[in-house]
Amino acid sequence: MNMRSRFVLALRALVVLPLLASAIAAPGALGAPLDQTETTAHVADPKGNPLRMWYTNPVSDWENQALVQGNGTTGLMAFGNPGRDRLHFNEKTLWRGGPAQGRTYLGGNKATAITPQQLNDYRLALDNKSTNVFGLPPTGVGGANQQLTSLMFGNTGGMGMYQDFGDLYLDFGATGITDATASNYVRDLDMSTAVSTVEFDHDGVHYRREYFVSYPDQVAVVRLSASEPGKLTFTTSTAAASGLTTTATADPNEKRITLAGQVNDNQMRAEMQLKLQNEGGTVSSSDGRTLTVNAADTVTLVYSTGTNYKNDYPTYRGEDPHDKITQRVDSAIASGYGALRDRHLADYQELFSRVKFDVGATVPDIPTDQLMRNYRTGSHDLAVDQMAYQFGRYLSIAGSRDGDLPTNLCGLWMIGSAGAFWGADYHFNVNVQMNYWPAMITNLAETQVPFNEFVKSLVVPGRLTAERSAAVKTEDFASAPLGTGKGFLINTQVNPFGHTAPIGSQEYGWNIGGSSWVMQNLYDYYLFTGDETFLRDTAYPMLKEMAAFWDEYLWYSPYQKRLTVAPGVSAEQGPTAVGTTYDQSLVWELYRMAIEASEKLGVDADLRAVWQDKQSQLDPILIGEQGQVKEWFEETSLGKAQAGDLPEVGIWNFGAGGSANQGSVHRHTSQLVGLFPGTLISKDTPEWMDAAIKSLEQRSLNGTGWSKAMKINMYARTGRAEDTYSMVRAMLAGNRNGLMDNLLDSHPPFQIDGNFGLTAGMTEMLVQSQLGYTQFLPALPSAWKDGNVDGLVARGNFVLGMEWADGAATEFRVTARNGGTFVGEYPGIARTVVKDADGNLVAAKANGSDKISFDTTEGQTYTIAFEPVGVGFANVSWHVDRAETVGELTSSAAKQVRQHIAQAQRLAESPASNRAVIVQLDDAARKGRASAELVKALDALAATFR
Ligand code: FUC
Repeated sequence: MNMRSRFVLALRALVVLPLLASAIAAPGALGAPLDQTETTAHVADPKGNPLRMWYTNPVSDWENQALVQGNGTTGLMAFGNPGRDRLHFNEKTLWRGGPAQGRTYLGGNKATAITPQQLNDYRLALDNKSTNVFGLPPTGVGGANQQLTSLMFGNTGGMGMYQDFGDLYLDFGATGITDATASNYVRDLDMSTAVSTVEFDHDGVHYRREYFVSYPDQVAVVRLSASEPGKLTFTTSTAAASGLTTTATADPNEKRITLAGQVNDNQMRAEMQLKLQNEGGTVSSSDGRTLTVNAADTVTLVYSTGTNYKNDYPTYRGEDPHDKITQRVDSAIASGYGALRDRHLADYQELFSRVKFDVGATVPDIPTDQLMRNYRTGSHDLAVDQMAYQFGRYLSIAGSRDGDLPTNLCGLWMIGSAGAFWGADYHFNVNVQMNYWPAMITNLAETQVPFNEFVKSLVVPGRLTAERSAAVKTEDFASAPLGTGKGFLINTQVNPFGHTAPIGSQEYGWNIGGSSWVMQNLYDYYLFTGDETFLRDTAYPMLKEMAAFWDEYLWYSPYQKRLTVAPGVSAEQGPTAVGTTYDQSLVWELYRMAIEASEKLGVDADLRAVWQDKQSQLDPILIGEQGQVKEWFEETSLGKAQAGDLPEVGIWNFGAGGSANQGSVHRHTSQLVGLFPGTLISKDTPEWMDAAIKSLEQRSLNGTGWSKAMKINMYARTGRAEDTYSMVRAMLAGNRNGLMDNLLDSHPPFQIDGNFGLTAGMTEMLVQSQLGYTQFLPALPSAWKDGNVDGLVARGNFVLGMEWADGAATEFRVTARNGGTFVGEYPGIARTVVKDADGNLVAAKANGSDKISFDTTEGQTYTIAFEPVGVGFANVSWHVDRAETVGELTSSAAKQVRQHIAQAQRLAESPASNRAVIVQLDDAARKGRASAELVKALDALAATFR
């Protein structure tokens, strides 16, 4: 809608709404569960549901086609073949590595600690610029800096990897159903319900399969039905993935199959139990391993998975899972399908429906794979934006729930050897942090809890790593209370058995900033929720430990003349170096959080002073010859470096990493971690911001999936909406370097971090709050010119709704979950009217034309309406005309009032004129016998100018 038509509409509204109108929409920030009738709609009808992914073929290439489902513990990927359905199942805690018989396992750490003397000598060697720009001679691209790995690295034994679990097969071969003879095939996943289905016709019968994974009941559920009775005949069998030794036993009386055994590598117990219930027909077992259902009307199958893993240092083992799993499947079957489904929907929808994201898409009437193919060839359907956005939220709920481990590189979905998926481990040099970027901002704080818990559990093993690889020792590291240690290091590759040591190659193994980086996720949990207990008992003690680590570890470089992290790296590229921008920035942010948290808690004033002092000596952001943010102190222009009296050289190991997108367009934009997720570079530091933009331009629109997602978040922080959106499009169209047909992200291989990063980045385009106040629509692209969103969260626990048209805001809504002062920024926001839920005007203070603040009451919703400028003046004019017509105002008085209004309107166009406008309007109000309505309208208009 353009300004003119909005104006006309506003005038029309005045006929029925004679007073200054700023209609207040119902807030609905914490929406009620979705209409459940929708969930039972016939799936073959693609119309009307923008959150339904659907396909007309079964899965043949799982990475590209499988629809993933889960409850944070048990995963399901249904292939949906009519003849023989394959249900792949995973279990979150199933891993190789860690403690095992015959293995001395120490979290990958060196057996003895590096000594302070060794560390010092090494630092001096790196800082010595007499023969080599980076102090030590290169040992070849992709190769290791021998000193780093020999002095500080641990060993890879016991790192292990994620372990695939197995498959359930439902074989309908005996009935003659084959993929070829089935017709009208549709397979789908509805993100609004987290239920997927497969439907097809065969021999005059319509078959339907429904799949979901329930968090409340801790089981996966499959419901088979047919349009005619007695048509369900199939055999259920199981197969375990390689790496496991298991036995399958079927009990036809119990209608149960148990697949139990252990992980070969570490003897971890693993079990999956399937139980079914048939209506009509019979159940038998011909071989004691499989179950055959004969001529049933409907069948409900449930399965559950578990291991004896327990996140308990140093044994990491708990109870055998058998009893727990037996109880889960028994009670699920006893509950019955309807109750299971109702509980699943209530649980899932309460989380998922909190956020609405509508940028104006219509529901496409083509299958999702076709939609994606079209997108890649330039047909940019906004439906893809909306689906991909919500998919990141869907995956957060499906992959990360309280009581289990956080999502790994594959979330919880993977088939085959994890070796092909970087071990599907926890990578702490961007990937796992990215997995949790959308959690807080998209109103899914609960899904971050497992991550908070996990990171906290790494403190003890991480303390040992700090001692062994960085010579910073915590006495009694295993028992020292949280907050009293000297810090914990979490390097790049981490498993659930406290593996925190640096291992592997120089360019990726050493990640001394990893634990400091992840503290940003945890501190954000506090900033978003305001959970002071979490701050006091968990986040702050961890921050304090890390500050203690840096207090001791930071080293004054005589060459750089500043405090530095040495040795350090810039994640996955370049040489080992002193004071990289990546490390310096992460430490700066760590101190920022520690300082701020100690202030909030009113503790440790003496330490705070030390931290402030150290932080001020880091000088993290340095600008290079091309105006770029330098990645290394020695960098001159991109890929080049110079130091001392030595000539300029190419940066060795520049573009390392052995995969796509290297060199100048290297996938890691590590030098910009202060822009995102940090706060170091912002619109308040314009010179650095310009340099960050330059660096982003140098890195290009290319990248692996997650790398594109990272750059979306970074671009959003620059406020450059169109550039940000170009990155979004590059990712949505990226296929194996972005989103595949099933909307999963690919590096390649499939890597789930990009899905989360994408949702976070799209949210950053709509709202940001890292500077201590809420920025509305900071990077709104023209492609999203009309839209509305609801339920996003800003720091301070403000839940936001936003509506805009033609690229301009029309209304914001703020629900203050915790109360407190709300500060919002948007161009011209000072001219809005703020009202509470009862329609009462709220006194808001303006700070310039683009910022307002107002006090809130816990639980209240406030509306910030943009109509008044246009509508207000039109409204007043209407009243003047009316008053003149009915003789309430003489023509000369009306003329005078109009002059004042015109003047006020001119002034209103200049932002700094609020006072003058009020004076003009007051003046107008006093002119000749104005009616009560006119005075009221003028007052209301005046009230919008503070
Ligand atoms: C780091 C990245 C790779 C990949 C891997 C899981 O090594 O540099 O691109 O994301 O993690």
